[in-house]
Amino acid sequence: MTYQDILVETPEPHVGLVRLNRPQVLNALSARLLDELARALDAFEADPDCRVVVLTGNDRAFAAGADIQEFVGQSAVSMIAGHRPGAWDRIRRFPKPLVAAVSGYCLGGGWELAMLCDLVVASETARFGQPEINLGILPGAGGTQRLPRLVGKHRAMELILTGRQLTAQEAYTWGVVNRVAPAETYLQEALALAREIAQKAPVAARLAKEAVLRSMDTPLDVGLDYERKLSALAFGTEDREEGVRAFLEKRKPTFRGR
Ligand code: CO8
Repeated sequence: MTYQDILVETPEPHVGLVRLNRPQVLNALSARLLDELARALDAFEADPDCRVVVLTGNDRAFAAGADIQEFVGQSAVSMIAGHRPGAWDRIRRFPKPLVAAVSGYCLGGGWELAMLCDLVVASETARFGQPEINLGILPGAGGTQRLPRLVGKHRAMELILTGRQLTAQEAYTWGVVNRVAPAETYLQEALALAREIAQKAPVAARLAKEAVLRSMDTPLDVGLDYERKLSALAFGTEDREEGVRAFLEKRKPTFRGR
């Protein structure tokens, strides 16, 4: 598969890496970039060897938001009919663990993309914000829904209504990044985290992601029932047999994703 706005690699066994690659516009999320990202994730989803994917940009920007050039001439009708929600939806449904490695600007749709990821490793240089209010619009790819769930109503309101940017350290304190790393090593740290997850049982990891995401929009009793069913499903895997056997035999398990 060939791409123009992203770079796709498999830097190590079981770990995929997607780099957003429009450096001249700080990785602004054009419709083509989003479509390519969705296609790359579809391919990683279909690849049984891939267990975890890391999504990154470059040192200056993870992504500075939607491509503002594409806003020119748009209307409410064209925005509703446009392809973008389709790509966002496909990215949202990627079932394997997705780790964001964020450096520099992570703004607007860029932060909304990072919020779709399951874990976020930030460089000390990372800056997170929802500046849409400065353009006369509001977040449109999940910011008004996911941010309050992550940081609470008042903090989300402040960021969305003022457009203020959070430093990496503030983002860590507010719980929207897992760890902050030096600018030189953030990608290596994200890959190390991905490697650690890739050594776990892939089917269980996928079911665990599904269960945790379900907790965001489900009443507790419904979520608990759902969790019990997914947990029971994991009992039917060869990896569960291997995991339990390895524990009893006091050795490291070898998971196969079956
Ligand atoms: N879109 C297009 N081009 C961009 C974008 C962008 N989001 N951000 C930066 N660029 C371009 C600049 O125009 C500039 O291009 P050129 O060299 O041709 O002039 C180049 O990237 C470098 O940018 P700057 O010169 O501005 O770099 P600075 O270091 O001075 O500033 C900033 C960096 C602060 C990040 C600044 O570029 C900026 O404010 N960018 C816009 C940030 C923004 O407003 N993002 C939100 C966009 S709206 C959005 O994301 C809504 C998503 C909703 C999705 C809806 C789906 C239905």
